[in-house]
Amino acid sequence: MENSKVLIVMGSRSDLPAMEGCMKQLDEFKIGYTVRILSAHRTPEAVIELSENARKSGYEVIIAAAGGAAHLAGVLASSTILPVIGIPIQTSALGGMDSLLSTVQMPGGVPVATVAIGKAGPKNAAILAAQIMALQDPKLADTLTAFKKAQAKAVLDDSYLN
Ligand code: RP5
Repeated sequence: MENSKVLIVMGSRSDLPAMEGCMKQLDEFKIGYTVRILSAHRTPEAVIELSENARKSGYEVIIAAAGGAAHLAGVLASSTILPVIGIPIQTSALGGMDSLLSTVQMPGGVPVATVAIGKAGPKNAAILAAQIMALQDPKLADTLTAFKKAQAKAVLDDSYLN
């Protein structure tokens, strides 16, 4: 996509349904993004090349989603100074605990900001990316402030059972 500020990378096409919530949230914030499908294990050179060039390509944040032995976010983080947000994809074998631990347990010096397993993770990855970018973007900061207010209002409006 033109004017993409967020680079989304997922390990497999099979991750796409789980990632819809991330893309939907970025769309709502009117943030441009590019989606790539590359695997830390099946296409390691392409992952490193993407990561090495991400900053000069104009991206500001990388969101990486993978399941199982989920090394994608960590490998991307190895070769860039851009912030990397990791999404542990839910798995049928181990429920996503495998993805969570292999995404979050990074060695010192190579951080990956890891979000939740399940529906909240992809949505929160988009919001966290927006919050990082809003540090340098007052218009986006206003959008996020309005988002928070609307979210609180929706809860309060719904808080009376009778
Ligand atoms: C990971 O392995 C992918 O991110 C996906 O979550 C999982 C399974 O991939 P497929 O075998 O469905 O391609 O690399």
